[in-house]
Formats: sequence, C-alpha cells, structure tokens
Amino acid sequence: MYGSGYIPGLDYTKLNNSIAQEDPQKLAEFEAKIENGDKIEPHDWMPQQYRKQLIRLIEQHAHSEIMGALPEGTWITRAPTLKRKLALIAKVQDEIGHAQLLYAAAETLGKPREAMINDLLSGKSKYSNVFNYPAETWADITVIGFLIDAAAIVNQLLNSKGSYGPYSRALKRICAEESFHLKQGYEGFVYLATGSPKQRKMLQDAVNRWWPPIMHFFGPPNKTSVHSEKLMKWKVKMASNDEMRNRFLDQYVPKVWELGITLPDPNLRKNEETGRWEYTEPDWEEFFRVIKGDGPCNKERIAVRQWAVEKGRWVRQALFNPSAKYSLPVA
Ligand code: FAQ
Repeated sequence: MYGSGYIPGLDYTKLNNSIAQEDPQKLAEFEAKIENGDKIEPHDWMPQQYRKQLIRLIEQHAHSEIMGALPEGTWITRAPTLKRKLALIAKVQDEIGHAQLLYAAAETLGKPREAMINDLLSGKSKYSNVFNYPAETWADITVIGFLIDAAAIVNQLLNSKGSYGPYSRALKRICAEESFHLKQGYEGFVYLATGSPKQRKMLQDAVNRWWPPIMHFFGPPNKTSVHSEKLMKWKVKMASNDEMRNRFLDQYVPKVWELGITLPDPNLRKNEETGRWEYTEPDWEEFFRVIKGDGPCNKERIAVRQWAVEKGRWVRQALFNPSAKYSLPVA
C-alpha cells in the first residue's frame, strides 16, 4: 500500500540476532569492507543483525521526523508574524520530507512502509522522546528550532559518514536542510533573548522545560546503552551516546549562556582538564517511561497519526488502483 520494500526471499520479521549463524567468510569480507570505509548497498550481502538494527534505527528516525512536525505544526496558525509563519510552514514541510527520505532508506532493507506505520501506531516501534512533550508557548518553537535541531545535527552529521549507503546519503541531504532550520531557530531564540522582559521570561521558562528531554535526546548513558557496541562496530553509529551529548554541550551551551539565558542544572560545567562536560544525570526513569508510551503527549501524537492514516487511505488506494471508484471520507 505505501511502497514495495519487497526483497525476494526475505522475511524481515524473522531476522535474528545471532552472528554465530552467519557464513564466517562472508562476515569477514563484510567487516573488512566496513573497516576500509566502503559503503554497504542494499543488494550487498549483510549479516541479519546489521539489517535488523538498521531497520530499527532508520525506522525510528523516520517516525521521529513525522512526530517532530506535530508540536511545531500546532503553532503554524498562531505564529507571531507572517515571516515566522512562512518559515515554520516551510520547516514542517521539510521535516515531513525527511521522513519520506528515511522511510525510503529503511524500505531498501526489506520492511514495507505499511508495516513501519503499523508498528508506530501499535507502539512496537519507538520515536524520539522529545516529541512527546507539548509546545506550550511560541518560545517552545524557538527552543525546538534551535536546540533540538542542533542536537539532531550533531547526531546526523556524524552518522552521515556511516556505513549504509542509502542512510548515509539521506542524512547528507537532511543535514543541509536541518542546518537552515538551526539558523532560523537560533535567530528566533536570539530575538526573544534580547527582547522585552516578558519575552526573555517566556524563553527562559521554555528552556527550563525542554532541558531534561534534550539531555535525554542522545540516549541513555554509554554503560546502559543496549545497541551502541554493535552499531559502532559496524559504523552505523559513529559516536557513543555520551560522546554525542558532550559534543552538543560543547557547541551549544556557550551560545545559550552568552545570551544571559540559564540552564536548569547547577552542576553543568566544562572540565577544562578533561575537555568533558559535567552535569547532573537527567531522570532516566522518566526517559524510559516516555519512550515506552507514557509521556505527556504520546497518546495525542499517535492519535493524530492514526487519523492521518485513516483519512489518507483512499488516496493510497487510488494511487495503486486508479480505475476503481472511491468515496471521499467525511471530514
Ligand atoms: N528517544 O541502546 P540505545 C529530529 C531507545 S530526528 C526514543 O542507546 P541506540 C529531527 C533506543 O531505541 C530525532 N528512544 O539505542 C527534528 C533503545 O530502545 P529499543 C531522532 C530512544 O539506537 C528536529 C533504547 O532506548 N533521531 O529530531 C532514544 O544505540 C526538530 C536503548 O538505547 C534519530 O533517530 C530517544 N531519544 O541509540 C524534527 C537518529 N534514545 O529500540 C523536528 C538515529 C534511545 O531497543 C523538529 N538514531 N532510545 O526498544 C540514533 O542515532 C540512535 O538510535 C540513538 C539511540 C542515538 C537515538
């Protein structure tokens, strides 16, 4: 219904986690190729676990782009000026385009798009924790546009050098657009930070609300990360969760502080000797609750996607079978 994702002889639901069962010769060649910096392409041989991990990660990333457009989308009708409204519409449209690129990259691994959407709706497949929080004020939109886009770029620039060709190429295109979103978000952030006392307070409150989910964004600390070791070995993930978090803090905390905006962590500081940032660990129990479906907006976000799937069904049916007759859904 959504596209093919069909690979003859592959049942993606039966991919297993065992490396021991793989042909050792093929596995060695595959790993040598990755070690050499070559890209793996869809029709190349790959271990089942590599395929399975990539499907999981790219699919979650695609869902996140779609879900990420939802909190921002709620502010299109309430943007403070025409200029901001136009920019926000364009950004939301870009995010949905990123999801299309990513779903297409995941489909090359054999999972049909319809199955990915079904897994999102059933809660089987995750999406980024940050998009389960509400955007309460316009300042939340600038925090998303600046700091969440910045966090996404840190992750995506690194992983665009990764081993799987279709994902790495999609990320390169996505990063070009995200860099523009970041500029737009930063400009809005600076505008509020240098505005009236009321605007500064609105921004400070939004930063305080979003800081813990942003710290969660890069995933759990290295010692509890489940997938990092495999993903890093196969150059899907090009840095650990803590390394990405550290890079983000290094690049963006000074930009926030120089505007006189504070961050709600009294222990946040750079250790100049080690070059590493020190911080209070965010509440990881909250993180796991949120990604398992019990955040402030999970139900609302899934309901919007469910609505879109139902309302768009006739379009997809018409695309696949244009000669049949379809009645439009009642709004
Ligand atoms: N949210 O073993 P690890 C964007 C899960 S795009 C939810 O460390 P991994 C654009 C993880 O899946 C944002 N779940 O996992 C935009 C696993 O659960 P599982 C999305 C998370 O894969 C901006 C468990 O925790 N970006 O923002 C999160 O090695 C503005 C254990 O974790 C991507 O998806 C999380 N934050 O590392 C749009 C990039 N973190 O699957 C609109 C690609 C971890 O076993 C507006 N993904 N989990 O049930 C990645 O790079 C990696 O998947 C990480 C996590 C780094 C996110």
